[in-house]
Amino acid sequence: MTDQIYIKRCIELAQKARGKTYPNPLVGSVIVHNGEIIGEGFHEKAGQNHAEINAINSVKNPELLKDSTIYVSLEPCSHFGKTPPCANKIIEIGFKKVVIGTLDSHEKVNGKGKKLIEDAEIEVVSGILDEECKELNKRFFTFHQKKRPFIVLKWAQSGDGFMDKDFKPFQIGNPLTKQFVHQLRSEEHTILVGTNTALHDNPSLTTREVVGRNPVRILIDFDLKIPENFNVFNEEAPTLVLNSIKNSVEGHIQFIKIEKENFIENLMKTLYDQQIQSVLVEGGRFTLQQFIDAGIWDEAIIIRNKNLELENGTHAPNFPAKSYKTEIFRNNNVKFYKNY
Ligand code: AOF
Ligand code: ZN
Repeated sequence: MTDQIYIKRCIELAQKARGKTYPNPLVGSVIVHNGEIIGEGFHEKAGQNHAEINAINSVKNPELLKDSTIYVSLEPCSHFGKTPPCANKIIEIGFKKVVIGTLDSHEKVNGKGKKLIEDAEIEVVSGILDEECKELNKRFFTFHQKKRPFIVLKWAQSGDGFMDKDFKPFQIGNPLTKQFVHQLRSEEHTILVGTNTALHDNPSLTTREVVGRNPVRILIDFDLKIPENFNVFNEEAPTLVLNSIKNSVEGHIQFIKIEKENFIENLMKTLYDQQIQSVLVEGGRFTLQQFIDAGIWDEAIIIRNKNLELENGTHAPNFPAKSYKTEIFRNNNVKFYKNY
């Protein structure tokens, strides 16, 4: 039980760096001596100290370290990356015990950090709040385990299941849901739309309504139909254009060629090669349906305005919701499904 309390604190600390650690995960660490927290730290930015090192450095009396337990939300690393292995540091200090939230699925670690510490005869406990620790880094884990980005599908629909009225753009949400969508955007690495959505809605796909970073914009535009003066090309964020014509970099816009056949599969490979850890797919219907049909998605967020009847327009995607776990949050217009 106490282990859980300290790992929970590790998660809390880790979250302070949300959005700042890419491509690294969010990690927090706590050092406990005789039931008292004597040090805390988290990983702030790739290239800088890992969480454990920051926690160790924060301890005022280093003499106490060898009689202490170190808690960390992610398995201590065992490899030389931009920084030396945390497992070595833990062994060198000779902690009494190490408590790990979840193992690190990064190829270079993957149980090796834990084993190193155990081989040095330090007691190790792992899997404390395992699910919460995995949730904290769901993008990082999906990227390394499935060799593709974490995919979030998002769309808005009326009570009678339409995405627009008479095939013309129609505001289904309200100012609150707009803010919610911008919040979602700021949490993902990239945001993706198809040609029709970019052409019809002329969105800028930024996070204007909240404080947060703009995701990289990804356009599927095989024939390069979207005009240069459209909002998706403004300078507020970089844009990646997947197309069948050219590979080039033009200022903040990068063009990458992609095959139409087996599109979702090719897309996953291209995005993995580009080191993209997550994608928010914002439409339109055709694009969303391709992900659903391929079974390539991790979360779906459906904004449903129960009181709105549009009677005609584009049908919402054909989504087999019943087979997925359903949660409802924020207000009863927002449905959230998870793919297991
Ligand atoms: C930890 N504690 O706080 C973090 C870990 O290039 P580097 O040296 O920063 O290594 C990055 C990898 O280390 C990253 O992919 C992940 O496997 C692990 N991150 N490990 O023990 C930390 N951020
Ligand atoms: Zn480390």
